[in-house]
Amino acid sequence: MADGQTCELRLSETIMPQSTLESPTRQALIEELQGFAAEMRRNIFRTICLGGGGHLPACFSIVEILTVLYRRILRVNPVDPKNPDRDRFLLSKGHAAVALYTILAEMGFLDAALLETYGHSGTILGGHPDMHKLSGVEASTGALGHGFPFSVGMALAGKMDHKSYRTFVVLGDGECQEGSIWEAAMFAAQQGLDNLTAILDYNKLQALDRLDSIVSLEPLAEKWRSFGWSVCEVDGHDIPSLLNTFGRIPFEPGKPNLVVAHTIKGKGISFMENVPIWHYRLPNPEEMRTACRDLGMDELMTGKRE
Ligand SMILES: Cc1ncc(C[n+]2csc(CCOP(=O)(O)OP(=O)(O)O)c2C)c(N)n1
Ligand SMILES: [Mg+2]
Repeated sequence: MADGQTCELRLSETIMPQSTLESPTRQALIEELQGFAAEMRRNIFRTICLGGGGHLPACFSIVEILTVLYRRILRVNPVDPKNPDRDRFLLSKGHAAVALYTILAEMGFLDAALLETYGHSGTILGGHPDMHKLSGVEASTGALGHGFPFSVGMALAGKMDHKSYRTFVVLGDGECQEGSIWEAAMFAAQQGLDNLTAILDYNKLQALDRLDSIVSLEPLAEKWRSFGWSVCEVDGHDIPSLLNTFGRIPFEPGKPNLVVAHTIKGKGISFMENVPIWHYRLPNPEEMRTACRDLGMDELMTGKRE
């Protein structure tokens, strides 16, 4: 199986042993991934601003998570996107679709020129990702609370079929206020799905408010543990910590894995960080200048909005 071979190659190349943590190679890798993440933020910003709308801060809180997963962890191959042995990735918080589009384009699943069509009539890049139109999208998500149960089903199917693929899913913290998340969490533990890893984007904001002024999730890690999951907490923007954490999966044999990623919504643009009003809003021309400076990019000409 030609593409299976590619998958195997990626696996052995991608999961770094802990012992290499401080080696120059390791340092070079971290810098490369940090550079990749910075470029990804610029691509997201460009795509959303030129497209005329999108969930910028929701995308920015998962940039490093997607970078580490796609560049080092996932056994996926754009040349053979439906390989039955591929790892699965689902973006349960589907409103961060543009983050997924930019990384799928960077990885070769999508033509990079497609990003320029975002927000324009006839585009296949919707506000939420469509699995029927886009290579590399495993599930159409956006209705919160659905992608995660879907990922549990995929992980269960992998166990039933004696497959070695793993399933990864990113969920929002506000999304965890949905009952379907907890039903699926209970079921995953009951089934012993240690081939499933949920990454919880714990940015403490939900749409236009603070999570704990709507429905608090605390004590979050304890809750998931009590549901039978093995839990690890990490700084969701710290690439070395993310590499280490994902490299330790499965955390405990027989239990599904939860990575609580402490993140900052809007990370990378000073005036957006942790400020709820930016959930779905674009900068005015003056804010745009600050944002471009923060992201290290040339000013954008967004004729559409100014
Ligand atoms: C079932 C459902 N209800 C409401 C929404 C509207 N909505 C879109 S994003 C969002 C906030 C989700 O919060 P969180 O999961 O914390 O994501 P973040 O805003 O941090 O990216 C909501 C309520 C939705 N997409 N789906
Ligand atoms: Mg949130």
